[in-house]
Amino acid sequence: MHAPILTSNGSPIPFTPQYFGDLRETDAKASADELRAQYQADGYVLLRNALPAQSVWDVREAYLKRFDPGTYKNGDARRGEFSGKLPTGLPMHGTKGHPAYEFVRSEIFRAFAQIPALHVLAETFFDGAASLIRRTPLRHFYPGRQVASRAHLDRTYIGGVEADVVTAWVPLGDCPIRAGALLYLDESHRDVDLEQTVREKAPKDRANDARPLSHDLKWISDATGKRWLTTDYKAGDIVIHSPAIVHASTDAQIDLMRLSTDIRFQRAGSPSDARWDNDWSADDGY
Ligand SMILES: O=C(O)CCC(=O)C(=O)O
Repeated sequence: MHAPILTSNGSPIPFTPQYFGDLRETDAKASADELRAQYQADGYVLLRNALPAQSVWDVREAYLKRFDPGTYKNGDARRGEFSGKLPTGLPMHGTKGHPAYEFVRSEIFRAFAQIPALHVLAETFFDGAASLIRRTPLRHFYPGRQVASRAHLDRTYIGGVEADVVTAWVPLGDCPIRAGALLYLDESHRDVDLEQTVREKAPKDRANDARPLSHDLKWISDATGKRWLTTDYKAGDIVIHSPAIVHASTDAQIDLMRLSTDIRFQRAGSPSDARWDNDWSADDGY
């Protein structure tokens, strides 16, 4: 039997133990010191059930209801399984006039970004006061489209003090591996030469965009000897990750539409990146 193949932006990578491993799960009862130690060691912390699943599904439903009901199966926006019919007549994802652009400015989404559980976690990681960073991208990937997040580091996109910024990656709904789960390159946050080596040599499918490292996740794994860590995420799970860890996603292969958001915090008073004080728009250039 052949190993199942995942792809990222169309580029194949076998789903085998050579290329993939499990994200470490952090015990919900871990102390603040343990959480910080794990974040330092791994560059991420996976927390199951960190958010109320119903609130996550509510946000998913409210967003998908902004689309033609023919976009999802059985008119079920909460579940949000792709019907196979792409929406028509919309501007590019996340630009003015697109539901994602409007949604990140909506009351329900702003309230979700301000959910106290996330703020408390950010303060735990900083061991001090945290401020929410306004710009909050929303990703929406359709199965069969071969569009996913290229391997990148957040520090390429957001300035400020690296140790004073954390990202909460939040899948908006269940996100099993074949739905395009987020992947983290094992221990990449601790490898000081990795970024430069990969940047210089890795193949790139978008020659005009120097920010991502590569779309070719197999190449990165072969070149660095590191595996991509992932899991089957459930609604309510989150990953807190460092701006220094390489991450990426695979193309959605199952009907469940892949929605996620990145909610970021910085240490209160730390120098900030003024571009991130505005609401996200997919064409804002950073
Ligand atoms: O949801 C994703 O695929 C990744 C998004 C991400 O990593 C980012 O916005 O920095």
